[in-house]
Amino acid sequence: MLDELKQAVLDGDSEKAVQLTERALSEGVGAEKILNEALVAAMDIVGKEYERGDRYVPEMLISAEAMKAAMEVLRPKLVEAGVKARGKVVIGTVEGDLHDIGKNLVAMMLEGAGFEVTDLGTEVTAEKFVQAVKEHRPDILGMSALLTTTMTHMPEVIEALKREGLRDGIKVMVGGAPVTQEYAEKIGADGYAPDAASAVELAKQLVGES
Ligand code: B12
Repeated sequence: MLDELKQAVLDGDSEKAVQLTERALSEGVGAEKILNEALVAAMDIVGKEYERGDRYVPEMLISAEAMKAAMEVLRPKLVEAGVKARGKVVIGTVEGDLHDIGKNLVAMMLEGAGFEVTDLGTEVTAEKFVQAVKEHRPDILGMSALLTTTMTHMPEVIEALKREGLRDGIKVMVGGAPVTQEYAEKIGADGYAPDAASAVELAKQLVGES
């Protein structure tokens, strides 16, 4: 059944993914087993296929949607079972920027890899990022920007974190089409990733897992 669920996520079949998750739970399969052996395993394959060029963004999105739908069923059980997330991530698109397709994909893939993700949405000001870091105490703060005119808000957020004495406690990762590794280094971020699959690898590295 877990193989079938994995396949449903690979196929991007949300309805089937939800049904199979419910059935697995009702037949006594542990939530953590379902998460790791079906959902995370499927998203791992999706990420690898994308990196190899065997999968495109829309196909990755539908798989991520199916994973998300199954996660809705699973989340309360995981909380009940006290399953620890791989790490906490707060993510958002910076001030003045409405683009969220890539950021959503990164958030979904991170969730698929076992991270607990708080998505602040779009047009997130430095003040809001700081507030969310205080509230959620994440391991990682992720910022997305798709415009050359808005990526300049990224260093402002990092400065605001420093001012509040929060910078040392978290890792900052950045991404979005105009953002580069050089830019990430220039503004003092801890990491940059060009796509959602490598964002997952980066996040694992940042929490010391690979
Ligand atoms: C869709 C789109 C829109 C949609 C956005 C809808 C939405 N809900 O997101 C709408 C129509 C609203 C829009 C509006 C505008 N847009 Co627009 N838009 C695009 C477009 C076509 C695709 C972006 C996209 O979704 N790509 C697909 C995703 C999957 O890729 P991605 O975003 O790069 O994300 C991946 C990586 O970057 C990375 N990543 C992303 N975020 C993060 C975060 C972290 C932490 C990490 C590690 C990685 C990571 O992983 C993602 C997944 O693999 C691009 C062109 C392009 N090809 O990029 C233009 C583009 C970004 N837009 C552009 C412009 C100019 C605008 C407008 C100013 C247009 C206007 N005059 O009104 C407005 C600005 C609105 C605003 N204030 O934000 C320009 C930007 C130019 C520039 N260099 O600044 C582009 C490049 C088009 C162009 N060639 O001119 N846009």
